[in-house]
Amino acid sequence: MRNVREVKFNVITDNRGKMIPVEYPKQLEFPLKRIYYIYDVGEGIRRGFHSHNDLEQVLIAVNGTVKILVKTPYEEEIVELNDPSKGLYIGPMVWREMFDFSENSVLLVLASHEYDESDYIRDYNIYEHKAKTYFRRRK
Ligand code: T46
Repeated sequence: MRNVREVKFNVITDNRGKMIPVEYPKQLEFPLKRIYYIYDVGEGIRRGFHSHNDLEQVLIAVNGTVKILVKTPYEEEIVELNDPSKGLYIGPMVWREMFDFSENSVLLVLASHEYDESDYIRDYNIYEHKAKTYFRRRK
């Protein structure tokens, strides 16, 4: 799917446990400006419901499982994150919804920019209109 892909991280394992380094540009395709994590999400809760104009992010379920719906006017996919060594890259102009957070799940997000509310598109009709233009230009 355009502007969405799985990212695989290398796990360093020894007799003390496992460790995953994430470093730009080795494992991350954008310089990191911000991280945040989402946890303690109750049953039946759905978050997201927006797209970003420019922001690039990698979502990683560092504990538990979380489902992510990624959608453009042309494609739609549900990805289950359940492995700390796998991330989901979401680029600009992709609608996302996060749901089915398991108990004790922690969703870590690596972001290319500082928080900026003006980069969000929270109205689906506005998103659809902008995304059609965006993806048509990039055919
Ligand atoms: C995204 C998905 C995966 C901040 O003040 N700073 C921040 O860095 C973030 C991410 C949010 N906020 C504020 C903005 C809202 O008042 O925290 C509140 C909750 O944010 P929001 O409703 O946008 O949260 P989600 O879980 O719907 O979406 C978040 C990210 O905002 C978004 O960029 O792609 O996670």
